[in-house]
Amino acid sequence: MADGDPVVEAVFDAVAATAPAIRDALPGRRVADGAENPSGETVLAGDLYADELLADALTAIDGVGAYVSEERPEATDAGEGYSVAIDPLDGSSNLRSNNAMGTVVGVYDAPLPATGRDLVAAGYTLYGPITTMIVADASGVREEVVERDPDADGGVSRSVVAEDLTLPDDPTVYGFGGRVPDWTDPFRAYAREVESELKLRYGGSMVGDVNQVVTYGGVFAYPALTDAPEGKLRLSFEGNPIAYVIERMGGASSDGSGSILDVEPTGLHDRVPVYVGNEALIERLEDAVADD
Ligand code: AFP
Repeated sequence: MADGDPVVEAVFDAVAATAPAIRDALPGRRVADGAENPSGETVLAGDLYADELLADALTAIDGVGAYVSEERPEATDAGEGYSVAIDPLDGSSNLRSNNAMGTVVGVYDAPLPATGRDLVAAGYTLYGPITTMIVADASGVREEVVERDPDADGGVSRSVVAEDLTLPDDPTVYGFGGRVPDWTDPFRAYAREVESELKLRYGGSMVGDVNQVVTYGGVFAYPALTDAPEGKLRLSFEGNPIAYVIERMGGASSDGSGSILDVEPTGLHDRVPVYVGNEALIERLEDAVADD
């Protein structure tokens, strides 16, 4: 692991350190608490708990200027420095069905909202059968296994299991969100082609589904829908961090017409269509939806 930016390292230390507590809390938090997040979705108690833990850990870091969460309407001021955007429990509706979930992180060198070009690092924790963390920064992309370890700094040990990750050249999987009847005709035609070439892998949490693409190569999309042209996923908390990871791995991202990282935000909770994966698959997608 190259010596990197100490603030970025501290951010990922904090995200890794909170992972065991977030996991431990999940069994007791499978019910909605009735509140709505700023995007109008019912918040599960697990989201709020993870948000509180991450807010405490991240705002305590020197060099973090703002904590910005999918679960909070406004940024939480933390002094001078980077803005850390967090989706505390991505895929939290998977809690009921006991499927994968994760925490998404974007470290921006700008007050939010900002474009993804201001990201200096991004990544995600995946609470699967094991806890893994993908870290993308100036030195490349790596995968770590995160385990509770009372003797280690921060109470967790982190083992790098893969460094300088790139997307596999020979893509094998795809996963597309939303309901087929809500897809646009051009996207449906693209999906028809892709499903004859690749295997479906879709679990309903962006981090879990993107990690299939990271591991096997392919394409993940949460597309523009006929009644929701901006799709479902949030630009600052989901679209940009995942686009950054995939682009750092040599893949491509798109909102349908260009890199997600170039999308100009108008607000903290903007949504964006998300298409990420191997470059050739994203180029074909852009050709397919160009006249949408
Ligand atoms: P929740 O965080 O509300 O569970 O939403 C998860 C998510 O934002 C993202 O992780 C998935 O890719 C997407 O929604 C799944 O949505 P669909 O259920 O519409 O496919």
